[in-house]
Amino acid sequence: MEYDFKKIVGAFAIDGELIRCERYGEGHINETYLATVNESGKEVNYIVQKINTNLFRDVDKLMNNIRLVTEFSRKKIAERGGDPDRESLTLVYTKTGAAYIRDAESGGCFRIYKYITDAIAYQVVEKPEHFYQSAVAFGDFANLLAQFDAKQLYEVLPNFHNTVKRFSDFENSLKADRFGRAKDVQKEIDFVLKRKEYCSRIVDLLASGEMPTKVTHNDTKLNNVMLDAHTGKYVAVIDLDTIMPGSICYDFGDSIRFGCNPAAEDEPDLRKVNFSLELFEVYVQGYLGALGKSVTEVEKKNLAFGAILMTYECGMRFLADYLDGDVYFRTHRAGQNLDRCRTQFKLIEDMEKCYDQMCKIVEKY
Ligand code: ADP
Ligand code: GN1
Ligand code: MG
Repeated sequence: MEYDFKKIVGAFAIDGELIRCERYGEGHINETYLATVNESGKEVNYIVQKINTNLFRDVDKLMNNIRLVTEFSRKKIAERGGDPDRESLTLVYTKTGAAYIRDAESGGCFRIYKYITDAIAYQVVEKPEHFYQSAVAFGDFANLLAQFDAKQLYEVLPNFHNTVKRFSDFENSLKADRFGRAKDVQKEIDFVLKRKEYCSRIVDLLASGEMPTKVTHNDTKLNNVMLDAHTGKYVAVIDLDTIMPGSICYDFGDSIRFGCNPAAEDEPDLRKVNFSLELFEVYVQGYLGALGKSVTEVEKKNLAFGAILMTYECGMRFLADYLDGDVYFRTHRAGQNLDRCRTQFKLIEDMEKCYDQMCKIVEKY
């Protein structure tokens, strides 16, 4: 579906003429576009996103979270002498001061961010240094928001990392088996069922208060960090849709899940999928270094487990979506969600084998 981007961009406080607007990036959730605007003879880029309203039902509350968090972090960045337009996501508000518009024609909800120039979001770890930079980025992001009151945040996707709930959702998809696919993936199903005991560990620690609830990003993949195109140093953390109260073990674990694997998340050839203990150490060093003293003993004790748990959760979600007929994660080919699930399970097997070494590395830093 094509949208009337001239009209959409025209609703925002942008002083110029839209030259072009094209699909951009590789996110699974929103539709991202790169808009180029002529502003007094100069070409200026913006990121236009059509918000996934199937998933994000209450767009007002979602955008209010993003507004609160970006305004808070922009202020902090300015205070320490940084450039808020580059080091934080920056919302462009509409001419009437709103954070997004609902396009009357298509019914779609659109928002605009300033484009972070000369920066790259990598899809896979090409150099350990990139991964290190993403670790520093997410650690620094947590620090920037350390004084932000998590209670102000609306829980955009309730139970997002509630693995107990994820497990029961998986069981429901399995029971329904709407496309008769379960019979072909019994091995993967058994893999999930065998590890049920993983599900409650962190959920219980948070509920009892033994582990602190903090402001978390909840989608800490390498491709949600912009790195400087020239120096490779981290510039900004992006993709703030899932900012919610949670555990740092989730944020840490999701980074490891995605970044300690040299292959793509949907690589069909599992021989290419391996968990790298070297990259794990790189991330631990960057993340704990940036977090400093704010990390508690209980959190540290569960970081390595968090990596297994997040990989398990994600694999289980990919498999559930495969059983549901690929309705949640955007797919470009048949079997893609199944391939994604298999890469996650291969990584879990690898991690389970070196779990003790992972724990030792965390203790070291
Ligand atoms: P999704 O939720 O679908 O993953 P993202 O918000 O992560 O969407 O955006 C998708 C991609 O668009 C990113 O990986 C990045 O390449 C690019 N992108 C997003 N925001 C910006 C920005 N402000 N400046 C430059 N590039 C951006
Ligand atoms: C989705 O938006 P994106 O593509 O970065 C998903 C994450 C998964 C990830 C797997 C809101 O993230 O939870 O870990 O895909 N986001 C949502 O690649 O469900
Ligand atoms: Mg993203």
